[in-house]
Amino acid sequence: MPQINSEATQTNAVHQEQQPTEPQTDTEQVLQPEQRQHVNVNPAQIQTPQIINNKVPVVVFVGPPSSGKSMILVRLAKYLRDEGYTIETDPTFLNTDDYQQDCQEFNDKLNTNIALKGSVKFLLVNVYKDGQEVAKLLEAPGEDFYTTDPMKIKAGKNDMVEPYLSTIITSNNRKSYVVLLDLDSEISFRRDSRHRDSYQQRFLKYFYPNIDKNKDRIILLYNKIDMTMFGNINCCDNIKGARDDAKLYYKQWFSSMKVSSLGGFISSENFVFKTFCTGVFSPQTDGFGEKYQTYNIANNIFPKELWKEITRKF
Ligand SMILES: Nc1nc2c(ncn2[C@@H]2O[C@H](COP(=O)(O)OP(=O)(O)OP(=O)(O)O)[C@@H](O)[C@H]2O)c(=O)[nH]1
Ligand SMILES: [Mg+2]
Repeated sequence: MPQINSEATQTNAVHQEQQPTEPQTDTEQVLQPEQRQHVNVNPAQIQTPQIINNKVPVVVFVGPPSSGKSMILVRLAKYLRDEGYTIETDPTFLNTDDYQQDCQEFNDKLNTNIALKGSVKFLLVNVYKDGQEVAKLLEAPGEDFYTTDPMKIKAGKNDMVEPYLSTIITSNNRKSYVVLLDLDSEISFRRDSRHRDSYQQRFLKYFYPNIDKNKDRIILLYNKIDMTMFGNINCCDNIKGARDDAKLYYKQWFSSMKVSSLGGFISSENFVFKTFCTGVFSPQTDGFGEKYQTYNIANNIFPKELWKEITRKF
């Protein structure tokens, strides 16, 4: 698989900025040109999802297919509801039948131990406390960003960010990025360094330059910790081991996401490392032969600690 050629991509990004595009959405019109410089937009998708409230903090879940984004949203939502928050899917995000169905699926499954189907494409979930909206949880950024299909990669499909996401990345909302260090999912990032390296480079190219270190937060999340020797459904009992493992596989992120202070004398990490487990999953088949999964829910400590990190700068 070809690695990203940053020079070629730079040219491509500039070229795309100069092309006539379809009418901009309201939220896009407020962006300043200098804010857009790092984002390579796919113009064909211009009329797609958008977040219309630019005041509420947004929690962006970034991670390859099957890395566990949707189930983290479900797990976090269950925890927050128990803590007195109100959870609602956001109907204004995208006006398509598929999205409305995905919202319905999320709401239905929230009260059960049945896993969401893998087909949920977009999810925007609003979190309220005492009638005030405190956060929006967004599953992003779409399958093509991680595609392993050589033809799609050749066509540059993974080397662009959807317009809705570029709007969010460059918006004034406070943001927490929960970036999944996927190692044990179907696209095995543990086995394939090319996918891993490319994922890291694209995050560093499109997301990272727009991060405001004073307002935003990056959480590198080692999910499915129950599948490793470092933890189980109750806890991560070897956080150092998990961190070293993650660092071995995601060197670029650990080495480049740093901020310096005191005139460059001191440098510190511009992210926090956490582990997570949603639960242990079991395949099931219903009376019609339809396959689904149930799960034994993992300990509250995981969503509790994740929420604490997410909201630290809100
Ligand atoms: N062992 C284990 N498996 C998990 C965990 N979380 C998710 N899984 C498994 O991973 C599968 C995919 O999880 P999803 O939450 O749907 O993943 P996703 O990132 O939303 O996937 P896409 O929407 O396709 O991008 C689930 O159906 C489970 O089988 C976990 O904490 N532990
Ligand atoms: Mg999903």
